[in-house]
Amino acid sequence: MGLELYLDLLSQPCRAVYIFAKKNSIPFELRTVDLLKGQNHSDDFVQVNPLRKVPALKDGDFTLAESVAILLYLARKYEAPDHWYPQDLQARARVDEYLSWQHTALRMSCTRTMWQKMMFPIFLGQRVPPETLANTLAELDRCLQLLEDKFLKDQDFLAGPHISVADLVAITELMHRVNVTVRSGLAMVVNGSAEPSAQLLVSSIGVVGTAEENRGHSARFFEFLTKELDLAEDRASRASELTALPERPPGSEGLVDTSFWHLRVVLLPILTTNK
Ligand SMILES: N[C@@H](CCC(=O)N[C@@H](CS)C(=O)NCC(=O)O)C(=O)O
Repeated sequence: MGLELYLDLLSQPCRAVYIFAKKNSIPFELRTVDLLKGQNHSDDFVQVNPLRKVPALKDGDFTLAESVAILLYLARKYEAPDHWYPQDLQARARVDEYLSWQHTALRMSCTRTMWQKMMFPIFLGQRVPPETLANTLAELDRCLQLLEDKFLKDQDFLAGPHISVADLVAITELMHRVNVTVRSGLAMVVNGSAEPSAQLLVSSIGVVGTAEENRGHSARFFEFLTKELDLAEDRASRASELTALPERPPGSEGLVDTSFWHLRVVLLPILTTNK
């Protein structure tokens, strides 16, 4: 048996692994582990990953957990283009630096936000106390500020001038915060294509700062989708007017829009039909 990837594409780290494998044309069998059905606790899956989390990898007899370890394994084994995980000592260290930081910073804050804003109300029918949520959002804002000030700075990508695995790990977390509207079952009118598609309207990605900055971030995110992931023009049309968010004090209610379910709808058709 060749490479098997155990994923649920609802999960951010799974999407990072999935996008990396697709983008680098790495052949693999997708083994879907449905988290909402508790399949990560099945006997079969626990053999692959006793930690009971996705993503997980099986390559022959070799099994591996942890998205970062999986990304680096794939980059090395399939000799992905250098920019993903550079050979240069210091360029690689920059990528490692982000990968090390994000676990306890952006990843943790995004996950906490998602649970408190969405999962608790949906699954437990309970809202978290407003002050708890406010603290979580304030922490998320601190992380986003650090992401900009320490890592992104004035560069095009987090660890330098080229896209690396650090950007994939980051974008899949940040996508949970993108405010998107999805209209599925549409025939795309762009370029005369009649293919059924889903429409993705990105209205905001960076929610810290002014409306203009937010609009800039949204536009950059759209560029990321269309260019870096090689989405053909006729698969992705740009909304003519991006919604501007008003300037809001950091941590205020409503800063975070979670599009957990929508992204599953959008990304799957787009990514799987393009590559
Ligand atoms: N540090 C791990 C985190 C993996 C993780 O948190 N996976 C979640 C989905 S996003 C999961 O499998 N949760 C199932 C559970 O905890 O029961 C990684 O980067 O791979």
